[in-house]
Amino acid sequence: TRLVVATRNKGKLREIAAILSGLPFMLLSLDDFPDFPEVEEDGATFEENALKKASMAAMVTGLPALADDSGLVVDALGGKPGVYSARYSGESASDEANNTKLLSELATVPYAERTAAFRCTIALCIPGGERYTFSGELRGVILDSPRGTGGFGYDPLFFVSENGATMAELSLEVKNAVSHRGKALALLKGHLGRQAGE
Ligand code: ITT
Repeated sequence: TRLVVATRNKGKLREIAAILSGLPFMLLSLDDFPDFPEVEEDGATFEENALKKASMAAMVTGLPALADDSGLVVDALGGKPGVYSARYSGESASDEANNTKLLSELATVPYAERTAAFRCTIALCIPGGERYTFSGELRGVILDSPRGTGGFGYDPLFFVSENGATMAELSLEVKNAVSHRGKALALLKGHLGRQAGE
């Protein structure tokens, strides 16, 4: 069976592909559909945006599709950047510019109050049929300078005390074992496994 992973984010795609590699699916990405339209991510929640991206992909391709909507929720910033994580520093934001903006917003916030969570919702949509969502969360602390070169996005600033490391200092395997995305994808895998057993 072919399954479309509807993301333009290479970091996400790498992590999703690693987790789903054991399953009997041939994964396609949006690179296989060059005419795929831009989906406006105007939902108020990760769930809404993930469903919007996955349902559009299922409709356009006629194949089962999954999408990931995720972001960083910082307690001292009232939950920001949240669903705006990818565009925190502006429309053509880079990971580096977003991290700089985050550090400046938190410049006067003491370490004890720099708690945050990564959240991820994976949506699965079957063309003309069912829609499912699976969500995961990982709590951590925002450091005052970046550490590590792995992962993507806010990973170099996100310190996970259980691992004694930032997300960018973890291997892809360890990141997937503990991350918000890994947890959401584990729920998706459970769902797909139950369906295959039916
Ligand atoms: P697609 O919509 O094409 O999937 P996107 O990057 O625009 O790609 P989102 O709107 O879901 O995706 O934004 C997610 C942002 O949240 C992402 O760009 C990062 O800045 C951040 N983020 C999500 N998961 C992350 C992770 O595992 N590590 C670091 N940052 C993450």
